[in-house]
Amino acid sequence: MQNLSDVLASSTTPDALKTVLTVTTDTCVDISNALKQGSLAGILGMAGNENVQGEEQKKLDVISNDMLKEALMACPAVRAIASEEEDYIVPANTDGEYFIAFDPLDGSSNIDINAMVGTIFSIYHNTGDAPATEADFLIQGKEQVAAGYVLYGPSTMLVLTTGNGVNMFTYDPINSRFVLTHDNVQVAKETQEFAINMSNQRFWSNKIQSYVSDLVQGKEGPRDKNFNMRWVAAMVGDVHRILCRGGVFLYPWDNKDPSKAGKLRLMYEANPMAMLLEQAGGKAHTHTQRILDIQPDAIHQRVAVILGAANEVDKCLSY
Ligand code: FBP
Ligand code: AFP
Repeated sequence: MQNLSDVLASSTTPDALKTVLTVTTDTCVDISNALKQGSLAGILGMAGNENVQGEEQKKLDVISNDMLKEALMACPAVRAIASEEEDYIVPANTDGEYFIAFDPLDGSSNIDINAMVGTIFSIYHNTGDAPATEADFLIQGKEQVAAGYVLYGPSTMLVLTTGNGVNMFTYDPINSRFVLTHDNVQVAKETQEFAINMSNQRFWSNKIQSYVSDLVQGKEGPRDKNFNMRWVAAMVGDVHRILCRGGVFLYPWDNKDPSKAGKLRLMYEANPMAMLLEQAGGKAHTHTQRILDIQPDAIHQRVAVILGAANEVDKCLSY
């Protein structure tokens, strides 16, 4: 069976990018081990501070952020990092070639209930001869050279694209390696499941209200088939389900806080997931445009997200 290093070795991925990916995924194994200790290591609960977006940080958000930051800053190929848990971008090595944006622990509300969480990452190639600035980091998602996530579930899995399809690897703890378990993943064309936080229904636009209402009516409604609903409260879990068995995920714009274009972060969540979905034959849009075409204007920018099977995303956008 092939493992991650075999797959990278047989690809055209540049050596420096291979190193960045290896450092990232090795650190995710360390995060996975920390998560397994849970209460035993006294690492659950709140850290007692807020991140730049006003969200309370859990101890494990901070621990996993520090682990990734330390490992990537020590990697000569890394020029700068940006993290959901850092106020500003952090310049690393001026000679480095890669920018890495990450959400160190997506789905933090799941930590204390021992449910699915994950690390999401997005990598860009960008050189320069001065320390990197935030402006250097504001690159469209279509320029990503790699994107992926590590899912900490019943098993630890890595889902990765370097622009040539999507591969899934399962971590083998006996031999300390990610083993290729699903190659060239494709999103199922037919959609049976949708994922949306229904408690926000009253805040949605009329169009999203109509679309979801038609899904919920099932066989008795205009869609003439029954849909099931799933919500993991961690985008990484919902996207993983869609890659494994199809469906559509929505975190649409709503009028709960009209100053925000959406809840999810473009650089840490929407862009890497959009690249994975497109590489697997799916689609990822806001209400108005392809996510990968968005020109970011700030590192912590938020966007609306509708992603999943291509036909279903089109159907939703047609409302
Ligand atoms: P399985 O063990 O067959 O997966 O069933 C699980 C379950 O019975 C409950 O644990 C869960 O609450 C329910 O199914 C979910 O079913 P659904 O969301 O499809 O109505
Ligand atoms: P955190 O990593 O801050 O917990 O955010 C996770 C997330 O942004 C995304 O992964 C989920 O889809 C979404 O929040 C769930 O939010 P709600 O269930 O509270 O709407």
